[in-house]
Amino acid sequence: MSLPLDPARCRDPLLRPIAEKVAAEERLTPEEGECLYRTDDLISLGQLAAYANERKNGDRVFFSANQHLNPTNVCVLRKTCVFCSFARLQKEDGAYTRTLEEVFEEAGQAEGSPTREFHIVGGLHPKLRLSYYTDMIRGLRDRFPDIHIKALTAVEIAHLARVERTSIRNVLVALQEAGLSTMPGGGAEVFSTAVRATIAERKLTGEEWLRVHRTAHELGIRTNCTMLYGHVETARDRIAHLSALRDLQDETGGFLTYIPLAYHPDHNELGEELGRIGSSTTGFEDLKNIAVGRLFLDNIDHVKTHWPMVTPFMSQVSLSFGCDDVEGTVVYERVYHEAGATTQMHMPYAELVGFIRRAGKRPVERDSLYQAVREDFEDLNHASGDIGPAAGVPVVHAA
Ligand code: V47
Repeated sequence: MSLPLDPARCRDPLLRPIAEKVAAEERLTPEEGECLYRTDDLISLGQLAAYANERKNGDRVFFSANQHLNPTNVCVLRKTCVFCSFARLQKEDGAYTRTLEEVFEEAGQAEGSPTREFHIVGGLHPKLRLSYYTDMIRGLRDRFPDIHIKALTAVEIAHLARVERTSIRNVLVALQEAGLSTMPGGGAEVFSTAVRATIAERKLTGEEWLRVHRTAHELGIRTNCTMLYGHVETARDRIAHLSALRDLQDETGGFLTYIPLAYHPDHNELGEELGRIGSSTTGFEDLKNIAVGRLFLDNIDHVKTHWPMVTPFMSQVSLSFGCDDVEGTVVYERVYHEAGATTQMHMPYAELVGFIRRAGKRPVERDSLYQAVREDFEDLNHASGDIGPAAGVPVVHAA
């Protein structure tokens, strides 16, 4: 495979030596990473990232038949994680905590659907014990033995260790014994101490987030990683964050995918303070974050776009900027919808397939560990791959 562009033709001359390194498969330095963030030559950047992705994944784009579950939005960090619109205090309007039966009932929508994964995250409830989660995971496993369980962010794991006065490892072992197989990548935000002091004071530190993931990897629990961008962080903060993820991946190889998360400013204190409403990031920034992630994290196989967050339209374009995974069917999305997202919550399976095909890519339904489970979709109505606003174009509801 050769580079699709002559490095000398990058419009931004600062990208030219970086393009040479990408062609030679050489690792980028943090200074080069910052340069990627600073460039306005998005097209050259995107071409380099698309090339790096194609080398790893060819023209395949992965998706998962999944269902998100959020057992509680009650969170002890409600007042200090000022970027979050999902969390509530226990007595606040809109606070909820599901009983296990209610969780099983919502999960019941998986019956008769193609769901292969439950993605479970929630708030840091002051009173829920570890047994609530182990019973939930066991109960889901008993009821849906073929559905993989990806559950709880590093923040929730660290919180449970504190509630139980035990170690991170003990919490992870108990959850793994109950049936947890992988973990999502939320809660990382930006590791910089100064940024955390502004947006997520009292949340676990970057080192602690990395420690939870390192421990999970040691136990054979593969995890995802994320970065929340578009608030008060600088290019240097972003690259320091990505460097820490890359270092841990060198050490353990446990990360499955990297997901850049676009900050949504509605209904949270940070958005108010920054005077932002509706959208905090731009399409330019969203594509850049995908592309830089793909180029800098040379040891992580996949880069995922979360379509409910950046819109299906932007997710589809990101497939030409280094992205190879479009999340999944989702079913219910609460974190971003509380923060102003106006996208649909559920992307039906056939729509996902058509959406990937219309971007000129080859859809692959994957399991939670990126094994292909289905690549032939000829029988699906919406998967015909025809161009234009045909059936299967995702509906984005107006605000
Ligand atoms: O941990 C919260 C972020 C995360 C806002 O691992 C916000 O496969 C933007 O981690 N604006 C939860 N972001 C979502 C998450 C995720 C999503 C999809 C797939 C995976 C995966 C993980 O969302 C939180 C936090 O970092 N978040 N509030 C907000 N207002």
